[in-house]
Amino acid sequence: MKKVILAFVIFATVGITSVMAQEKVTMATFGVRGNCGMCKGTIEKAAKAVDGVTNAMWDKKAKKIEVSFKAEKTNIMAIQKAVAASGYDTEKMTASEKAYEGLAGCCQYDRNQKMETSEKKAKDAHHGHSH
Ligand SMILES: [Cu+2]
Repeated sequence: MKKVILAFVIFATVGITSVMAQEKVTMATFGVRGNCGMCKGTIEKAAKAVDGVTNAMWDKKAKKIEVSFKAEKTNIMAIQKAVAASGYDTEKMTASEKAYEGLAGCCQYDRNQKMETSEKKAKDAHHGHSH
């Protein structure tokens, strides 16, 4: 009988752990500058290369990326750092001059290009009403 109870406890523990692991996938969005489909490939590859990132999708029009990641393994700043290292400015991290110059000519985006950021969203909401 003891063995049966023990087996059940182990089984239940494993079950709970896997449910918790699934719940820990966090989704976040941040701005990333870029031009074209080639940029998209580079940006997404850089984000996905970060250990713990499960998905990354860059939006060419809005200049933003949506990432899914395991919060116990990585964080938004680490992902932004990795994207910036590939040559692309993000909301919080600026790519180095060297990384930027390493990009293909067509991918050398305007470094003052507007990107969607959380700050911008707040400002946009403010445009709605007249003072
Ligand atoms: Cu490009």
